[in-house]
Amino acid sequence: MNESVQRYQFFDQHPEVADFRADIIQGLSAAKPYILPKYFYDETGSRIFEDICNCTEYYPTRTEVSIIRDNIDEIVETLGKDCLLIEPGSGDSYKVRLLLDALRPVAYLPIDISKRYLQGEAQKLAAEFTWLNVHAICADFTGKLRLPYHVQSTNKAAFFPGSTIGNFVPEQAVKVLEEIKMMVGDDGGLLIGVDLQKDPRILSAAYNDRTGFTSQFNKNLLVRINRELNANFNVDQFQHHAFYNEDEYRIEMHLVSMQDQQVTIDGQCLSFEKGQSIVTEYSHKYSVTNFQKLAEQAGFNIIKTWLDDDQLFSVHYLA
Ligand code: AVI
Repeated sequence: MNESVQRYQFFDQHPEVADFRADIIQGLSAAKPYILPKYFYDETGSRIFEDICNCTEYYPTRTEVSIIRDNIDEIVETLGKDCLLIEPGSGDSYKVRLLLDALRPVAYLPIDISKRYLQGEAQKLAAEFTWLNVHAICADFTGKLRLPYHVQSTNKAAFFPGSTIGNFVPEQAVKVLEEIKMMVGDDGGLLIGVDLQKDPRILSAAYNDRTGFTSQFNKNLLVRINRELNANFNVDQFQHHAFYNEDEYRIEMHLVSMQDQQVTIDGQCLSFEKGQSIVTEYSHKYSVTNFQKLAEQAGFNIIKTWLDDDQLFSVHYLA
């Protein structure tokens, strides 16, 4: 057997597959219509998201990468070598590559709901890092998190980059942090990336990029619903609208109906008035102090915080 295959293990915790149709009909029939942001990430959406991450206006990705690169020695010292490194919602495991050589974890455990994607990315990683044990877990990180085997003596460190925590409203965010805390146990820790409050013009530009990637990302939800649920959204008759809500400290993304219109989804007819909007995403922005309070509510202590020079983004180690 090929050596990289031996270092690769796969654990299927059989996450419940969400009911796309039921979620969409329920969300769009609500008094304030919404579509859950997890539905952004079909194959096209994931590809457009990569374009967003590479575009000039979307500062979070490159800023977080530079914070990790600039502080790698201290980060490794804080996490401790030989830890068991766990990444909830690992996706393409792009950012963890920054840590692996320096950290030399005993094993890397990516957790993702998308089985085939997870298997592909995890196997690629095992082939790329020829010394690394990759134990991939197919599970929903927003549900109950459990490790597939019992580890006693090794420190567990979770890695949760990209400010994904900002896509949850604060009460849900505390619950997600609590789950991670239970998973890493009393001696474990969490390295987490969190986007910061800043000049609303910078925030607004990041979600209204000139090339139109974010608009395309948002409208791809309707394209996906048309394709997968036999619907007839006129995508051109909905407008991408993203703005900073200063009272809630969050970017809100909406799709606004440009005329009175009716849409049929899998035989069910829904009406949208001109100007009516569908909420598609919240992206909460924190001050360092407010995020620290949130982490404390979940039972974590703040061990260390790293920022970039312009204080656009933060990376924290919580234990
Ligand atoms: C994945 N998440 C942290 C991104 C964000 O910034 O909230 C998703 C995104 N939406 C539009 N641009 C990027």
